[in-house]
Amino acid sequence: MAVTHPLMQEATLFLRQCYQELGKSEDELEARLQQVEHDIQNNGSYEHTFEELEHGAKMAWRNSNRCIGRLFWDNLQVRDERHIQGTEQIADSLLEHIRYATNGGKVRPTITIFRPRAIDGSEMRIWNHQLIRYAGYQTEKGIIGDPASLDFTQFCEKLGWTGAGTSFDVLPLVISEHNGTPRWFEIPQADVMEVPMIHPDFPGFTELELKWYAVPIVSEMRLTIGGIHYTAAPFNGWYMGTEIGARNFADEHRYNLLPQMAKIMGLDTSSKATLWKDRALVELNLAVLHSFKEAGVSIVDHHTAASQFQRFEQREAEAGRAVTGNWTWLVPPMSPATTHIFHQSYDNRVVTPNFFYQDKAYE
Ligand code: HEM
Ligand code: NRG
Repeated sequence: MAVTHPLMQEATLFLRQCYQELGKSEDELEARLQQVEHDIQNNGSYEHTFEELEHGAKMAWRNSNRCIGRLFWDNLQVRDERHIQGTEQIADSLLEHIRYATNGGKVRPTITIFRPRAIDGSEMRIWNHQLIRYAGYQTEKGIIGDPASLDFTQFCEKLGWTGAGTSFDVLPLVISEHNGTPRWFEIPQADVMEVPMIHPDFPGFTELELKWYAVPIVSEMRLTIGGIHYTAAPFNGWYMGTEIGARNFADEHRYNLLPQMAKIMGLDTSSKATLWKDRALVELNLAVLHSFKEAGVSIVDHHTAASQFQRFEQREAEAGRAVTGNWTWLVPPMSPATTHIFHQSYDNRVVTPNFFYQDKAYE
């Protein structure tokens, strides 16, 4: 008996589930499996139809163990850009993703899928962690900007990019094709929606002139569907407030704003036991949610997100599917025990289609 090609095994598992969920007939499935087997035997690979790609990407989101936003998995907008060639064309398509997903503030969950890795290992990569993110610089006076971007910012500078040196410089898009040298492209200001940070009760906070970008577009992960590896497949939803308020702004190794917030609030910081950090954290997070609302930009608070995730769990049970999840990521970084997530456990098995980390080229 002939040994089945490993890719055929993965393709079969995916296509069976995909066609069943899409309500297709056994005949249609069998015909498609034969065609895929033929393509794999002749070319060493196969191509997804748009329908397979679209549903496969939705399944990947549904299977993302670390994501609390999965209730909306079936509403993902899938942009099929597999035909695009050339770094300039890729950059243009990424700008189009930014504009389409931002949608004037009414954020649309969107994924853009470029050409997958070829059988000879040739692949396309987007080197940014997110399409829009702030630079970080090591200076004599300490770090300016986002410390999380120090290495990538240096990498951009080596490629010939220079930033203005503010706390909020938007990094360029960095793209490579065929495992080649990456090229960088500036993102036009007009395409980057940002939210000025204001607090309804503390004018001192507004005077800090902080801001954050409207849409998180994760661009460094690999999307794998039926054994095909999409190494460039940036995706976005909208922010959960705590991502910015309890982590990006609050972590000591990020913008580290809790001491400043406490000062603005006039808190007693002489002892840890005054809970000044906790009180500052609440107001900082309130400011993030308030500012996004005022700017008309989609965002969700962690309580609402947890309730939505509970509905996702219920719906999946009704559909006869097991929910996998990573408790350590699902549980919000503020008031965790006020959400149902804290009080239960999750199976952290990794099922495909899914999103995976891939090696960075810099560092
Ligand atoms: C992670 C919320 C949409 C895939 C996360 C995290 C949050 C979140 C809070 C944890 C992030 C962190 O702690 O750094 C949301 C919300 C969405 C949304 C509110 C609104 C619609 C999406 C979409 C996809 C997705 C559209 C893919 C199609 C993922 C993945 C991770 C993740 C793969 C793990 C990222 C990593 O490991 O760094 N999400 N998400 N999410 N989400 Fe979602
Ligand atoms: N914590 C990161 C963003 C990670 C992804 N978060 C989402 N994803 N909400 C940050 O920049 O704070 N999404 O696709 O919506």
